[in-house]
Parts: sequence; C-alpha cells; structure tokens
Amino acid sequence: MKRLCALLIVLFSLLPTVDAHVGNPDIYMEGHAGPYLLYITIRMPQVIPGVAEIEIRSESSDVREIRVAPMQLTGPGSRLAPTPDLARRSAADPQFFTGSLWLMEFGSLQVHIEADGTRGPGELAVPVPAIAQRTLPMQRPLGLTLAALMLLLALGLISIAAAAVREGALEPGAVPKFENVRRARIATAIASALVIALLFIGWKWWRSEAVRYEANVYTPPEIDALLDGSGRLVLEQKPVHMALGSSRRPAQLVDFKLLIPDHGHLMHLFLVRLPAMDSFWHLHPERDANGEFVEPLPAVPPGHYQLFADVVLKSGFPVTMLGQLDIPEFAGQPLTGDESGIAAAPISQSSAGALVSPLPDGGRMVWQRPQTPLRANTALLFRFHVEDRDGKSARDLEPYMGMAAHAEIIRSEAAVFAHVHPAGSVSMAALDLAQAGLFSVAAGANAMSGMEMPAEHVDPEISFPYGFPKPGLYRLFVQIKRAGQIETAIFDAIVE
Ligand SMILES: [Cu+2]
Repeated sequence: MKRLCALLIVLFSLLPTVDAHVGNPDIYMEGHAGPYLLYITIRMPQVIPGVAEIEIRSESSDVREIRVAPMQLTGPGSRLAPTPDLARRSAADPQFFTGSLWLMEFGSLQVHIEADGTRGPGELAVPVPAIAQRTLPMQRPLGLTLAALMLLLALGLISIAAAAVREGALEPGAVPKFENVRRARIATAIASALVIALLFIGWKWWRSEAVRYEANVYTPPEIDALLDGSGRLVLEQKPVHMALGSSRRPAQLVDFKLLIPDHGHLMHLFLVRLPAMDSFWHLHPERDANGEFVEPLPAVPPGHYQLFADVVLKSGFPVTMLGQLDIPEFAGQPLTGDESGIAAAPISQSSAGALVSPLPDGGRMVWQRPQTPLRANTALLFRFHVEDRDGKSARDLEPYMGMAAHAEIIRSEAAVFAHVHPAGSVSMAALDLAQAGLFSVAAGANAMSGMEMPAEHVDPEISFPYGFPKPGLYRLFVQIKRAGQIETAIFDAIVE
C-alpha cells in the first residue's frame, strides 16, 4: 500500500510550471475588412488547446455584425473555414465587439473576420502564431479529489477480487474455511500487483503526454553570434535539447533553409547595447552557402549587445531569435541598403515624459500621446507626427522597406521586444499569406491597401496599434525614411 501511495504522490506532482515566454504573444492589428477599418486585439491563451479572446473596435458606426473563425494559415486547412462565431456587440459601445475562439492546435493559424454593415460585407484575416506559453499545473483540490477516487477504485478492485475468491462459492451463512482464506490472500497479492502495474502504465502514459506537451512550450530560439577575423558577424543557431519520446536530442528549431522574406529580407537583426540602450542597429544579414547568416558588421560602438533576429518560417510563423554579443573596438564596414544605426542618450525614467525626438536632418518627430498614463495589457494606438526643420508637416517621407514606418519597442531589461508596423504587431510576411487566402480577391486587395504603402508619398502622420505586455520602462525606436535617408526617433515610456 505504501508503494501505491508513493505512486499517487508522484502522479500528482507532475507537470512542472514552465514560465518560458519572452515578450508578448498578444496580437494587435489594424486593417480593413472591406470598407470598414477595424482595430483588432487577440489575447492569446497560455496553453493550447485554449481560448483566445478577441476584441474588435470598428472605426465607423455602420458595422452591424462581425463573425470570427480560426483556421490554419497555410495548407489545406487554410481553405476550409469552420462556421464562424458571432462576436458580441457591446451594449454600451456599439462600435466594440468581443468574441472568444478555441485554438485547438499549435502553429501558424489565422483568424478570419467577416464584417457586415450598411456598406456591404468585408473580410480580413489576422495571422496568429499559436504557442503554449507554459504548462498549467493541476489544481490541488482537483488533484486530491482524483487521487482519493483512484485510491477508492484501486482498493475496491483488490477487495472485490479477494472477496470473490474467499466467499464466492460458499453456501449462504457458511463460514470461510482456512483453504478459502489462504486462496483469498493469494488473490489479494495478484490483484494488488495488477493494480500497481495498471497505475504504473497510466503514470508512464501521463508522463509521456506531459513531456510531449512540454516540448511544445515555446521558448525563443537562441543564436550564437561571433565576430570573425575579417569583421564579419556570423550567426549560428544554438541547438535546443528537445524531448522526443523519453530521450532528449539536440534539434534546430528554425530551419534556416525554409524561411520566407519579410519586407524584402530573410532576417532583420536588431542590436541594442545594454543596459543603456544607447546604441541601436537594424541590419539585414544574408544567408551564405553554409546556411549561416553573415553580416559585414558596420562601425558599431564597443559594448555588450542584445541581439534580436526576426525571421519568418515558410508556414508564416514569425520567430524572434535571441543572442548576446560583446563587440570590441574595431573599424566597421559602411552601412548598406536599408540598414541603419543610431546613438542616443541612455534610457531613463526622467526622459520618459519627452514627446519630441529630434531627427538628424533638423526635423523632429512628435509623439501625440494622450495625457493619461500608459497601462499594460491595454490596446493603444501610438500616433506620431513628423515635422521638417521649419516645423511644418514633413512632405519628404518615403516607404521604408515597403512600409510607412517600422517601430521596435523594447523593455528596459530587453525581456520584451516587439517589431511593429502601421498594420500592427503581426509579421508582414504572414499577413501577406493570410490576405492571399481570403475568399474574395477584392476583399484581399482592399485589406492590403490599408497596410502596404505602394505610393511614393507617405503621410507624415504615422500610427501603430500595440499594447505593452507588462509594466516597466520601455524604449520605442520609430524608423522612417525621408528623402533617401533612414531616420530613427527615440521615445522612452513608463508603463503602469
Ligand atoms: Cu519592420
């Protein structure tokens, strides 16, 4: 019986809590469903299967109803939409809709949104990378109840077997003979052994399921970055030890050969000097014949850098890989193409109130921020205005890698990193895949027109939907292109 108890204790102390996620799994997006401009927030579940909460705000008041459905982003599942759920319209605010959706599988999914109103129907697709952020432990009362029930069943089974052998063949009222009692003892021993064996098999099964699930808990892949003799930065993926069955084998999480370009580049590499965040670089390493990413490093000032390497898998699943690099004093290569680098004052609480960031050409960027404090886990619209050196609205903005602007939002200790665009926090490559799958071509084209910037002229008003995942001190790098020059504005923000 002691062994049984020990087994039960082991059984219910399983499933360790893994708090692995770095960053912000929630999705913020702005886009057109037909004629309607929608601001969408998807709050991702901690575990898969799990329920994602969707909040949609319509810019106009003529949207009557919104329906939402989850699907795969690519492959056959992307063409088979389930029956969509009707989003609830808020009674207090008729432009606000909420819904919840079960996400049943890991990987690259999308939420398909159908809006209907006085201007007819419209569609929009939001790419959704579904990951488990942790393993949920079993609740104690549930565990204890199940353990008690199992104990009852196990003891019941053993005593039924013993009683059947001892008394099954007796006449009513007769007393069991010594022989019956002896055989009952043997039956008890056999039944106990069987029950223990069954529990052991159950425990093994439970454990293998748990290990399989743990392998799906997402931790950002790591990269090894090193500077070779010729001043090239070489990025190699660190293998992770994946649990496969009962063994743990080294595996590469990201296949460097199966990536798709995201606004024209296979990798966007960001270097931030820590802890001051006073040196920031946005580079585009290229894949060499060995399958490694290499970059002739520009004249990055020496120091300890945090690396964020953004790539998008073929399935449309975006991955930010993490690395560290100590850069010595050295003469770097000149910047090329869309690459940029900037030096700034150290991040600080006292600079968090500043709403104006000077730009290198004498112009400036103004953050049109509400006076209210910034709150974590709240969908916000970040609005910026670009002025030229005469204080007038800048008229020389150009698309920068196909977008009006790119913003990188980093928490002070670098545990939160987001790369956002006017369309939101979704990867643009994934968004292209999602829009391409829309049922009506017109709807896809319509949705895209709000996201890409094919025109030569870019408006000096820029906005990004995003929400901070937790309180703290953040630095925002807002990158634009004006008259052929890439410019980066910097804002610090305290989030409550
Ligand atoms: Cu970007």
